Amino acid sequence: MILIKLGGSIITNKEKPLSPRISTIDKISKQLKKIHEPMILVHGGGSFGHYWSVKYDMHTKPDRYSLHGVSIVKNSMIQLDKIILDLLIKNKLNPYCLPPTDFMDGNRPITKKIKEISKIAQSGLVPVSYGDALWYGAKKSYILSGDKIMSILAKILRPRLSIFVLNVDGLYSDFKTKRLVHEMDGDQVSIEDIPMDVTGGMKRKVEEATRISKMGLDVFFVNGNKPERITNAIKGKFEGTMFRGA
Ligand code: IP8
Repeated sequence: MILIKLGGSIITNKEKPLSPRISTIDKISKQLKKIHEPMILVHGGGSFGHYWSVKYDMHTKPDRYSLHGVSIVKNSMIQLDKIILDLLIKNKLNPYCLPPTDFMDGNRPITKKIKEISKIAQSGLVPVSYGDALWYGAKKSYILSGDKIMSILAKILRPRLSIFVLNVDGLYSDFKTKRLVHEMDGDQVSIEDIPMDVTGGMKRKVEEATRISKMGLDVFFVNGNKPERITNAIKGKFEGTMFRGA
């Protein structure tokens, strides 16, 4: 089982509200088609979900956020998800749309539902989930990031590899010189120095990747602008940042 997160910065143009990167998603889909192993996809919000969560001041902490904001964020994620599903179908994959409400109860994962996702993936369908605005209970809502979904799924399904597809080569030890960390052992990069967005951006990714690797599972950061690196990683050739399962 392979778990793949398509980051918001690779599937959308983060500088411009509501702008999908169609040709990039298309090229990535073509590579995904070459994977002959059960896989689950998760995608982020980019200039769809993040654009609106900033406008409505919504965050990962459960709170009484604007109800209209909840609707708008959810709607924009469905819009982005549809674009991705259409491109996957165009490339002859069999995506199975799976909003996180299918396996989350408030902010608690539903283990039974998550185990079923694995069966769906084993059938040849490709479950596709995404970061979203979720009902928390007691009139509160929260933003669940796709990165968080990655560690929720990894914990129960124990994929052989979790891949975060980014708009950069991987994790840089120095953001100015863009020196790539090939293998992360915890000390090369100070988490505090990493830039953030509503759900934490690269910082959240590193946190979730570290969390997954501590479960004894390998995690890999790869550049989605070089989509062949995704299929290479699945074959064991790694060009990006590796977090070895410890
Ligand atoms: O882009 C959050 O998912 P992420 C999506 O994976 C929203 O952090 C709704 C902002």
